[in-house]
Amino acid sequence: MLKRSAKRFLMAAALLAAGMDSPVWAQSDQPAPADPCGLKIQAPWVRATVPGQRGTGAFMRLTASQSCRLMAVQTPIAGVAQVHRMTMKDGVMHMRALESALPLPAGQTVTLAPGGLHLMLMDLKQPVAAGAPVPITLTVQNQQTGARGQITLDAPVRALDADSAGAAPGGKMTRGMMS
Ligand SMILES: [Cu+2]
Repeated sequence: MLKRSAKRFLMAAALLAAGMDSPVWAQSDQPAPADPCGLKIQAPWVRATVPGQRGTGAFMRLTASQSCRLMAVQTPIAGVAQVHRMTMKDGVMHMRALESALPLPAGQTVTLAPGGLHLMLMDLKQPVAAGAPVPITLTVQNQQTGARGQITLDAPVRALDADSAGAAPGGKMTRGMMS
């Protein structure tokens, strides 16, 4: 008798576990919402490259209507895409990848611009030239719901010196700093 009820208990536990699993499976079958952040993307652009250049920057303004984070960046033209921050140290501009996801506070515009925060596209698979827009996919996560989504945008390419008005002094990204 004891043996049988123990067996029954295990079966019940297994059924319960299966029952708990099924909503997870059902969820994963549904496509993720494209944009759980109400993200507004303004004035995106990518800096054109010169021959031999292996990396470049992408810039835009991001305004999420809900509290979100930018989790990842992808583009088919680059092997690696990261969010970078530029800082001035001893009169020299340095840049490095953010150590955690970029916060997109609700209703606040986060500016990715030359000389500051930017998207760094590295291991370029092809030259970046004016004419063909660059598709960029942003993976964002809603901080309240945990929902993730991906938004793909087409960023026009602009010439190397197109940003001179907005760049900080000495803020040009050089090949040496990117490698
Ligand atoms: Cu960079």
